[in-house]
Amino acid sequence: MSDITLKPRTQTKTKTQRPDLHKVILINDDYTPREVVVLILKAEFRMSESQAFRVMITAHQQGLCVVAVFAKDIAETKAARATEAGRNLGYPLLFTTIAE
Ligand code: TYC
Repeated sequence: MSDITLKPRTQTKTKTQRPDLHKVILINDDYTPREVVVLILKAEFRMSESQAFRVMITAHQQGLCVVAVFAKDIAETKAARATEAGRNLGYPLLFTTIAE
């Protein structure tokens, strides 16, 4: 009987790990002053005055605006911190997240 060497059929597939990206969304409301929204965007998302103003005015006019995109846990932490900053000043400002 001849010796037959069988090759294993298993293949190793390399899957690229992509970060689970989420958008941080700013929601408009009727109570938070525009200057407070701009202040919080600058403080929490390291935006310039003009960037922050553009995001604020887009949310004001359209109802919401995408602020930035981060890995899921970072997006959630930033949205929670920014929402808390508004709440600490007595306003109902809301930041939320959504999967990209
Ligand atoms: N609509 C608010 C006002 O007129 C300002 C505002 C803008 C509030 C954007 C929230 O996400 C917001 N004072």
